[in-house]
Amino acid sequence: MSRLIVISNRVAAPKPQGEGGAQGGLAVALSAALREYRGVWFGWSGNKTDQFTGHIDFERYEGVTSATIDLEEQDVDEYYNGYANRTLWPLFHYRIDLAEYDRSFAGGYERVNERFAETVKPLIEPDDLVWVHDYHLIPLGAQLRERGLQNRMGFFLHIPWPPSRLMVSLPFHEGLVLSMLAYDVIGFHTEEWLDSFRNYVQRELGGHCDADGTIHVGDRSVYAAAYPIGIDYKEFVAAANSAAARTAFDRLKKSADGRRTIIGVDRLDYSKGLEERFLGYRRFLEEHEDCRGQLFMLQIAPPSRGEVHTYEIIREHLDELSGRINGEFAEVDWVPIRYVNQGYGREDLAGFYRASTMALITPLRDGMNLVAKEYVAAQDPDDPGVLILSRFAGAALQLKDALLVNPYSKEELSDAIHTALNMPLEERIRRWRSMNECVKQEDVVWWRHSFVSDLEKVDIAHRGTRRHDVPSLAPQPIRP
Ligand code: ADQ
Repeated sequence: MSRLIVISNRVAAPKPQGEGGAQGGLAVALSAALREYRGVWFGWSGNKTDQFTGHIDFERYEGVTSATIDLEEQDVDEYYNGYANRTLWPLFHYRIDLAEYDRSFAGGYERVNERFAETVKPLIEPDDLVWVHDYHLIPLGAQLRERGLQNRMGFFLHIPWPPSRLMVSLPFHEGLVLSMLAYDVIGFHTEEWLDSFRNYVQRELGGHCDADGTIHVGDRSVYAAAYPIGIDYKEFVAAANSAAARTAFDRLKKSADGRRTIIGVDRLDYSKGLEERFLGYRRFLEEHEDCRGQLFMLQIAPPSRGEVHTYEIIREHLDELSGRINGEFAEVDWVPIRYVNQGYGREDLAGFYRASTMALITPLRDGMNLVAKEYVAAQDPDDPGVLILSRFAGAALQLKDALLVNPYSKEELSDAIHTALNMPLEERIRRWRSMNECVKQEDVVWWRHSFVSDLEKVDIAHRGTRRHDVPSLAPQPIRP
């Protein structure tokens, strides 16, 4: 069997007990996938260095080798805080109003992708499968091909692909997308993101798409498909049944004192729709005076990307808004919103999910959203809670038995909370069973199998041994 080389911005391979923190969606999913492979996971350590040397730190645990490099401060500013999180993240989440275009960001992004390529290439053996992840590393495949790598190489995008008329607002967008054609397989979470990608290739690059999923641009071909990511279902159900989850369950139930809980768990990010969610809940409290005091919202939202200004602003807004709603509606013995800014372990989260009457998961745009799936997996089959889910999350295309809402509409959110509170047990069970079946079948193992087996099928001989030009994202201005 080939080895799997996973390359992502950050590496979060499994660690001995006590060394791990709360992990993001990508980290959780990939740890599970790599456990079964003799894999290497390469990426940035999260640390800074005065001078980039290409030194790699290796660690081995549970059959996974992690290989990490440190980056210079300027790299982190321009590549990570800059092009990845101030340019691509907002644009790909349809927020061109927040996207910042700066040539130095694009230059830093190219430089770090080159540094990744230089450093990881010697670790790759001829039969290895290479699997690159996410928007931080879009041009890495082309950088590796330029250095002569002929391996099967796949790319998976964990966030949405924006509609073409938004994508064209990115300076040198053609260069970015052309560089993606160096991969053999490109994966998206949903057909919707895939359709937008195909549309872009046809409209902007004059390419054409075969019915079998192959996309052609000039003499280049790449297979593109939708592979909806799942959770590690077995691990999560075990977490939900653990003693620690039971303790967390009891803790929340005890403090709820007979009141019902609406739970939300998200990284603190403007794409997650937290302000709109608070406003929808506020609307519910206004419209249903009789329900006040009978329920509360528990919103868990650990801060992320603190070095990016828009994240400071959203944090301030949420502090202010939750305080305002609490001030407006609280009684001496009841507070409507418990707003918590810390991360929790998987067992604690699973216990909190199970103790909650409903989950309110309402991103304005989300590639998939794993919290929705975790909420389903954690439920008591005999008395499951209700999932209220944004129709703009990738997960909505699979979890059709959730109460699907428009996250921008306060009225829809309010109505959905009311419906969930009053939903009869039989309907809750019927909806939960159908969602749980999907979360169980299409788990992270299924996701990885689907992607990796398509990568293994790539016919290298047919592809030939072409090198790949790397189009620039930040060409120097022409000087007279
Ligand atoms: P994220 O934007 O990070 O992921 P999501 O898919 O919801 O979003 O994953 C979040 C993960 O972090 C979940 O596993 C959750 O349990 C965990 N988490 C969140 N808050 C936590 C807390 N307070 N304590 C502990 N754990 C917490 C990106 C994309 C998503 C896509 C994933 C995977 O934005 O759309 O689903 O990658 O591809």
